[in-house]
Amino acid sequence: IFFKTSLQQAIDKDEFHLNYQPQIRLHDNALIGMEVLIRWNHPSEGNIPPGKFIPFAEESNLIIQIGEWVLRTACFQAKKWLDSGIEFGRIAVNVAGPQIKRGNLVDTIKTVLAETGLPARYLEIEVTESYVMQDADRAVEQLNEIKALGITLAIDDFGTGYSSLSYLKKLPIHKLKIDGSFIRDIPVDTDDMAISKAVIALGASLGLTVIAEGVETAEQARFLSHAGCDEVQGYLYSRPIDTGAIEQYLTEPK
Ligand code: G
Ligand code: G
Ligand code: MN
Ligand code: NA
Repeated sequence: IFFKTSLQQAIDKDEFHLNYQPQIRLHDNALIGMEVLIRWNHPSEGNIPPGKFIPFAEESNLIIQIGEWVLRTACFQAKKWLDSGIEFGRIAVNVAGPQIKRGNLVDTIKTVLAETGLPARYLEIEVTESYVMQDADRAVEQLNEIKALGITLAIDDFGTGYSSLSYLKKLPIHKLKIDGSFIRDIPVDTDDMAISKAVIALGASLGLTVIAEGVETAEQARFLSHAGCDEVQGYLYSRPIDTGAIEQYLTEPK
């Protein structure tokens, strides 16, 4: 109850803001995009991490409103960068299960793109493996429509859910995102190294781009590069940073 009322207030009182985390292509270090991550600055509690409030937002369906706010704010910002000639690749926005199951995600995306004027090719949507598998038929239907708009689709947290490989073949996706839990203990954990390599090979053979998240060390990046991983994201390159800091990152000479 506490969370429900204060989450509603957070929407009304503009207590959310967005951070951005760069995503880098390994073979030439080019910036290919940025993941959009919500932050909540609570008036008395301070910063509440999304891991603490997103689950409540999902249960109460407030995630549908919050998710729409994230999408609109990120697309609006991206259009501003586009108009100023600031290159950012794409913005990758996380989408939660209820947005697919109960919200009308496809219409929301169409509306937001029309309102902000952001061309669809600058938008990527991340859906988690577990959401997709909960209601795979509906997910496939909606993802097909989203893909048809020209949006890039990524499966987030890949490897942590009970993904069915036969569904992976049917899903209209472009990208697999290897969960950070498989990257964290590289090079100490040889099982994680074997899993990461296998996911990279699986992605390659299905014609998918593979991105690894949670990359913190140069050694992890080297391992992933040798294994044929396409893209990386993690503290090694940049933490998630606010709009001012990402603008500085995007405009500084490389
Ligand atoms: O960086 P981090 O603490 O931001 O994120 C923790 C978790 O919260 C991740 O699983 C991430 O996907 C999720 N998350 C962050 N921002 C959003 C968002 O805008 N929407 C949804 N649905 N999840 C988000
Ligand atoms: O949506 P997703 O579950 O993929 O969210 C990514 C989460 O990982 C966010 O909480 C983000 O802040 C966090 N993160 C991003 N880079 C790193 C990293 O290099 N190390 C760790 N431990 N966490 C990271
Ligand atoms: Mn994500
Ligand atoms: Na993840």
